[in-house]
Amino acid sequence: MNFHGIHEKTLVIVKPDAIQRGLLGEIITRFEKKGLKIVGLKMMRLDDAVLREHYAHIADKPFFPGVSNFMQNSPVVVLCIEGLEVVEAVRLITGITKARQAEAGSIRGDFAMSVGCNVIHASDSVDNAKAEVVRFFEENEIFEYYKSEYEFVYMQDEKES
Ligand code: 3AN
Repeated sequence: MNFHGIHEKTLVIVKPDAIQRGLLGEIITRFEKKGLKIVGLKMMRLDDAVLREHYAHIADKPFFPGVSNFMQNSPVVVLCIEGLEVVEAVRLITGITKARQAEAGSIRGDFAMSVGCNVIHASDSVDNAKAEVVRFFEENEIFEYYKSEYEFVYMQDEKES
């Protein structure tokens, strides 16, 4: 998979609280309106094994069992999103972990109050994004296609970077 320039990719998980609260469409709309390209999208249930791997950095925290339980409350929707410096751009749109302190205008800032129920996960570095995209998507579930609006989303030199 190509992760360079405008083909940089990131992984977003729309969490069970967002699914339950009917926020899926609104969340996807925000990424679309930003000018980002959705190159993978599917609904899936997360099991203990994938959550242990995905949340390895918090696996020994006392709140991990609660997070794992919460993430299995319903199916989630995973998105692979592409764009120039997209990992950083999507983290900005996401807002900080503690949603009640997240900046207004961010997804967590506008839609959530909790540290755990914070509506989406977004990869926090380019290296983690690469590992996470591969964790949740098969190669043939990521689509390369022409997006006509790119003429007005990027300048030519940005598209060639
Ligand atoms: P982020 O998702 O903002 O990158 P991480 O990677 O520090 O945050 O934490 C992973 C997930 O663990 C968070 N999205 C949140 O759901 C949960 N989490 C983090 N800290 C806490 C906490 N103190 N209490 C409960 N859940 C937490």
